Amino acid sequence: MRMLHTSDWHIGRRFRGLDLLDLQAKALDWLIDTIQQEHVDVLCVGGDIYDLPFPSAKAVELFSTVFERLGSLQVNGHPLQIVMVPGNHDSAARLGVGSDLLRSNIHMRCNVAAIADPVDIRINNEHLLVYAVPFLDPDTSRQTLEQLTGHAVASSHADAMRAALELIEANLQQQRQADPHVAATMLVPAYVSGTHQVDSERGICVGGVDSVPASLFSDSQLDYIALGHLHTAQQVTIPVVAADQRPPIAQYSGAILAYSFSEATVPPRRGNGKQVMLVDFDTHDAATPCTVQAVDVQSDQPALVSLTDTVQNLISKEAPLHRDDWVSLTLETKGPIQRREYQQLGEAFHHILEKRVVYMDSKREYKRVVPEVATYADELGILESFVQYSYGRAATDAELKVLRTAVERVHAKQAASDEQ
Ligand SMILES: [Mn+2]
Repeated sequence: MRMLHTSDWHIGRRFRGLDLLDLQAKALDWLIDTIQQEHVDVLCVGGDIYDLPFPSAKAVELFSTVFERLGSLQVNGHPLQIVMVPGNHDSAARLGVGSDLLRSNIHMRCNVAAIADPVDIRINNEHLLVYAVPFLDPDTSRQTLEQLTGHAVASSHADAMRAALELIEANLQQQRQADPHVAATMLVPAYVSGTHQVDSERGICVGGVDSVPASLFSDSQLDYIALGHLHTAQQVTIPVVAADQRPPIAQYSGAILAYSFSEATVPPRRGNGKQVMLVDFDTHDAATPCTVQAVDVQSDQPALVSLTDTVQNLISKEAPLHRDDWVSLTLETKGPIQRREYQQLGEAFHHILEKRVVYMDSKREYKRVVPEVATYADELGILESFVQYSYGRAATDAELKVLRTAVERVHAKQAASDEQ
């Protein structure tokens, strides 16, 4: 049986002011073609389907079109089986609306109470169980997990996952008694420790949600763990704790588009190396019950590239190579950059998505660096760094007081308008 594993579509996401819906539509068109060409039986989507819990009408429209096309696909003479779970960017309640009314080949699994009730897929003589686990927010999933396990669950992502695995392992043991050859996979968004993170995966560490140790999965008896949440495709090494264990293959498919400059490939290339995984299960082969093959997503997303040099060098040396790429420019200068130079840059590069200026000083190497707004947790931090940047010194207490008052005023105003 062949499964396609993808995650982190983030439909509706914008990148540095750019609307990505057309590129997302292209990537998802390619996905549908690939499912047909590669004779995929099961599609698994590991969360972050939307970028926001309240997606825009346009985002919902794109998902709806893709969802309907996927749901009515016939592959090898049978309907494509679809399993989806919400990630930490999705609203489980909204994504799961009407899920009981969906066709029997569509499994929108948004309910923590059903994690140990696998999607049971039988095609010809092959049998696959998909344990579909929505993003386990410890605060909202704990009560359900405590009821199901009959013991206390601490408020951390690791403990929620441990409880989920306890339930899944118990069910899988029963299932294997009935059918020793059944293949088993878990579909779950999680941040497994020891993996490589990039800038566009915000949000999972907020509110006490943290990483999950890879060793939790060692004794799970699963064949494959289809991970979501991280945006770069990567395999996670699951340690062998006991000699007779065969740890599962744990894999992140990564997102379908690059959503931050930290995801740029070296050398830069169109599509930015984003992938989906084709997973073939053959449980009659005890030594290699599943094999994984990565396939590059064809989205046509321009290559992302970060360039650092003087304005003149960027224009003469880099622009000919990167005219149509999406570029992040760091301009090195000794004095103020002229309006005319900015115009020339704008003509030399077609897509400048970010620009920062580094003031070089012959004595001290970097004198003033324009602060990177995205690295600050709150508004006051941004304002403080602006003072540092402008005056070359930290803000005084009096200045901080003024800034704090301004921030509080804006928040109060925002809160008042949200209530309306
Ligand atoms: Mn994500």
